[in-house]
Amino acid sequence: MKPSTELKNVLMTYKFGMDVLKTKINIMVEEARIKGKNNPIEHIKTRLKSVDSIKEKLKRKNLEPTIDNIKEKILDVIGVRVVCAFISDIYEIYQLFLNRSDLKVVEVKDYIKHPKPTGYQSLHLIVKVPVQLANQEIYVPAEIQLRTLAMDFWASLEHKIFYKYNRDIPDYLKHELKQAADTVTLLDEKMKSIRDEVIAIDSVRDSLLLPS
Ligand code: 0O2
Repeated sequence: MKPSTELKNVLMTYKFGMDVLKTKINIMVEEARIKGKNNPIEHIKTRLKSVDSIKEKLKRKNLEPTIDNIKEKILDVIGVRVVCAFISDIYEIYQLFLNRSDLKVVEVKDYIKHPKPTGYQSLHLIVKVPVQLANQEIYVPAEIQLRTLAMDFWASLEHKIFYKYNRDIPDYLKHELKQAADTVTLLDEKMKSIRDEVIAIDSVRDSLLLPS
């Protein structure tokens, strides 16, 4: 489907917004690294939603494919996925986003505290990113998905299965995916307790000035 010039211009501003957001997150990571702090981010992925996918989402929401609907109702044209090792890292990064004066967090969906019926877990933030154009500054929306490595593994596979079955996963597979999601929760808890044990051992060792 060929996008109109107006849509092309809107998508251009989203592309700039994605670049701005990527740079801000990279600076966060770099600052932590230079200051010798723990980097809570394992990896970052970004994507711009395709025109077909935007139109398909509007259709799913029973909305006309107008520029206004794209701007106001499709808030994940810019998608940034931040993958962390531990759940505590996710909330730490969330706090960093809340503290920033150069980004506005306008919506939060906590699918970690309240997983979706499918078993999907992630923390979703909708942020408004400033983009400086030649004659004006505009804010474009972006969705930041924060998840652990284990949640990401689950979501990536479930996403592939979802599309393989044309959005209609058979019940037996849904059941197995839900079981796998419960295992993800257990794995995240187990990894956290192992990490806590290591930190506790390290702090005793440090207090006794023992070699590691
Ligand atoms: P795709 O193909 O990933 O782009 P809303 O605007 O709140 O009415 P929306 O935007 O669907 O509805 O919000 P939500 O629930 O926060 O979901 C946004 C995105 O999260 C989805 O984008 C998926 O990327 C991801 N997501 C949500 N639920 C699931 C799930 O059950 N499994 C997996 N694997 N991912 C999920 P899209 O545009 O729906 O899809």
